[in-house]
Amino acid sequence: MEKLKYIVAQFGIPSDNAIIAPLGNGLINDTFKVTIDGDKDEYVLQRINHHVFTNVDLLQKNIEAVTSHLRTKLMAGDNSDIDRKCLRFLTNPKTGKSYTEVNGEYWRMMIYLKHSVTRENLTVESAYTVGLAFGEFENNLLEITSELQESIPDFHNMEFRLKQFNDALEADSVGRAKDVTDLIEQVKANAEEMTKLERLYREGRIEKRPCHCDTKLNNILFDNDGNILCVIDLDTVMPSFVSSDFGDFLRSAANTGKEDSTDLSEVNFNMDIFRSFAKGYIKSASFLTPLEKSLLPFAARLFPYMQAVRFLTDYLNGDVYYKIQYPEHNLVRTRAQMKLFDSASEKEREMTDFINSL
Ligand code: GN1
Ligand code: MG
Repeated sequence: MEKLKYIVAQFGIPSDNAIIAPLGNGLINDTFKVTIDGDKDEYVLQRINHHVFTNVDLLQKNIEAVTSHLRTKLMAGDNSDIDRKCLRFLTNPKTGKSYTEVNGEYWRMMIYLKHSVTRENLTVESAYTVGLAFGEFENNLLEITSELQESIPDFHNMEFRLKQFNDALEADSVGRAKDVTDLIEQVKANAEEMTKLERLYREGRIEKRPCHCDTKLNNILFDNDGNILCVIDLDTVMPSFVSSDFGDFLRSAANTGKEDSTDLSEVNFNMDIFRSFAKGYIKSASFLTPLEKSLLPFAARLFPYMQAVRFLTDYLNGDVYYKIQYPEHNLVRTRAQMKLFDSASEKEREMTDFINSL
């Protein structure tokens, strides 16, 4: 606690009477809510996982470019309550940077948006507004495409994820490969098809544009009436294939089970959520080319597959990337994502018909 108070003070906030408590359930960074007695503001303090985000300066420059651009847009439009619709980071007054280094750890702090909530469950109706919000988020960032860099190089690159998988398999550093041969076969059997976007990109048929790249429902803040305030967790905002955000959102939101369900019969791809989200997304992502639009059902299959490959890779590597709660956790996650991939694959035709009908 004393350490956390010391870090808060680095941002020029008197922290003697601070109350600091864990917040959220991300798999990568550590997040705390900071409440200061008598202060009208509350804050979010985060330790940046710099093993994942190795270039913290680049990471924060991206985030600053995004938040300042979004704020300017909000101010230019007819908007009230802008401070609840856009994140604001504090700077370390000594360095002028939006993060601070303490004993080899990197920390940042932002204003906590008042009366905001995250939601763990999505209704079919709200999937439409969330689709609108993510499409609008991408649309708003098109103007700063050239300013953004990849905070994690090749983050949503399927060829690269398969290379990491093959490296892990070859090394088999903790001897787990022999127990997961069925999954290894499934990964290999679909690898060719699932690397389609990288090929289309090389052929110059699709491009990269700013994407959020972690479009989970809990990365959206709502007000108490259920209206969307803003999109958060901007670490992975970077140029990517636009179908990234579409596919990754459905990976969690259209899953009728959990990311780590042990009972695979719980895990299925929910077409009602798909339809509602797709309708909203396509409405606001007005920049989509016909080819990009036609790739949306593929993206809904790609992301469960990619996540299965990433979880399995981590399992083979001995759980070095994702936080786990028990030894087989990454394996359980892999099986659940593979089940979701199968379920979404069965519905590809139906998805395509729906997209064509819009
Ligand atoms: C990680 O931020 P968080 O914990 O929601 C991961 C995502 C994965 C997700 C799986 C930087 O996201 O790419 O899809 O876990 N983020 C990073 O739950 O690797
Ligand atoms: Mg995240």
